[in-house]
Amino acid sequence: MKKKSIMLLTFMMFFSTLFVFGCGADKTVSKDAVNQDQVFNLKVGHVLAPSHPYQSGLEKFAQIVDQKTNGKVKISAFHSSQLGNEREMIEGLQMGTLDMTLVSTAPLAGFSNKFLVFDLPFIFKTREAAYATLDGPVGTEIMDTLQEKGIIGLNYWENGFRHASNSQKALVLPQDITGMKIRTMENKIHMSSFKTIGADPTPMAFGELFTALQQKTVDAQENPVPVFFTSNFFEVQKHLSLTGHFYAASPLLISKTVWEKLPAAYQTAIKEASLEARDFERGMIKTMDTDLVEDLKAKGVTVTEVDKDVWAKAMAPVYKEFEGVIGADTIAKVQEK
Ligand code: EAX
Repeated sequence: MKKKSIMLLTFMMFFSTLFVFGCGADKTVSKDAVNQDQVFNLKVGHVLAPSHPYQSGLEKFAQIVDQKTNGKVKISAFHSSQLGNEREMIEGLQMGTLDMTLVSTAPLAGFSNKFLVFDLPFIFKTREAAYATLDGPVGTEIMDTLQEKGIIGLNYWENGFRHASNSQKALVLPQDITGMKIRTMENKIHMSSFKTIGADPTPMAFGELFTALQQKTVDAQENPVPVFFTSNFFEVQKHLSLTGHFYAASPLLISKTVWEKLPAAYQTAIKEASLEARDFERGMIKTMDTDLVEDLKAKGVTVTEVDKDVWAKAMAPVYKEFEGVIGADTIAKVQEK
């Protein structure tokens, strides 16, 4: 067999082996391998105003992720319900039609009723007590119940302690709210808590609230000071009582479908960034919570301090009502902090 054809044969055999094994290797490259050319563009939605810490916190988050991934993961934050109301955005994560969202725990109880415990009235006396539970094993255990719903929970940001406001009079005692139409979030405990003290609760998405207050479809609402200020509620609500009846934690969520497409290195970057940005956002909420009260008074809002123990006692029957659904052990675990 001529030398040339032997060489040609060897040459062909070498490259066919390379082709078989080489290509095979490509297929087995794990998801963890980062394809340097691929850029992931993720959208995160929320319902609050562009001046609210949700937005600045998410912009900080995006910036840190960008740095940690050398610009391979781009996150864009959309405020003011541009990507839907909270329930719609949570459903979007499940369907994989939305990448991420930052929502309060209240609507999440409609997807995993373990979240109900966080919205029991006065369950957290201080934000430090809330952080201790949310950032600990109980918080993780409850967040992980979302995985089977197609959602990955990263951690808990903050909306804050919610206070009742209205357009009619100062609320000092719980019974002062008797007969008042109050907008609540879409949450059974929120509605029952206000029904228990004599109000007439209407569940409504945040995006509809300002107009409903303006047109007096409802007389009252309840939200933390930073929301009240950044959503200009002082224009339509002249009385704010610092009831602090619910503590609203805000989980940062990502679609499981989207999460599983990300290389492990990028998942780690996102987790680390969400912790740093969480602390930044919580810090802003804490500052605004105190600093803005004087600004609200300057805008003509009557701000009333109340005896929280009196309100807690008036709303306490709700614990018995939901003990069966939540579980006395879970309530005890959350309350022990
Ligand atoms: O999570 O709906 C509300 O009142 C909440 O504060 C808002 O959804 C932010």
